[in-house]
Amino acid sequence: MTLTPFHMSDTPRGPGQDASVLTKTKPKTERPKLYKVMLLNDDYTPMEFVVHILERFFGLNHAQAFDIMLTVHKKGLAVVGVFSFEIAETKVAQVMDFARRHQHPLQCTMERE
Ligand code: TYC
Repeated sequence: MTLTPFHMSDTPRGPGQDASVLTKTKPKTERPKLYKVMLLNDDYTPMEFVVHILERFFGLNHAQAFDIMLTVHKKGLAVVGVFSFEIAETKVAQVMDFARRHQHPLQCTMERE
C-alpha cells in the first residue's frame, strides 16, 4: 500500500481559518476596576491626627487635608481617594495600622466605585 504524505494545506478551511493564524490577540486593554477609599467619623480621634493621616498617606496639602477632615467630621464619612484594588487595599491597611498603633478608633474602608 502506498501512503500519500499529508500537508496542512490539504485541509479544507473556511473564512477566518487561515492555517497561518495560530493565535488571536485581544485588541482591547480593559480599564482597571477602581475603589473609593473612605474615612469614617468617630467621637474620639483627634482632628489633627486625621489631618496628619491625610497628608501622610494621601499626599494632600494641609488645607486639603483639613477640608476633608472637616467633611468627615460633619457628614460622617468622605471619599479621600480613588485607586486600583491593590493601592486602595494598601492605603486602608496603612491607615488602620497607624491609627491602631496610636490607639485611636479611626476607621478606613474601601468600596468598588
Ligand atoms: N470627630 C472627631 C473629633 O471631633 C474628628 C474626626 C474627624 C474623627 C474625621 C475621625 O475620620 C475622622 N475629634
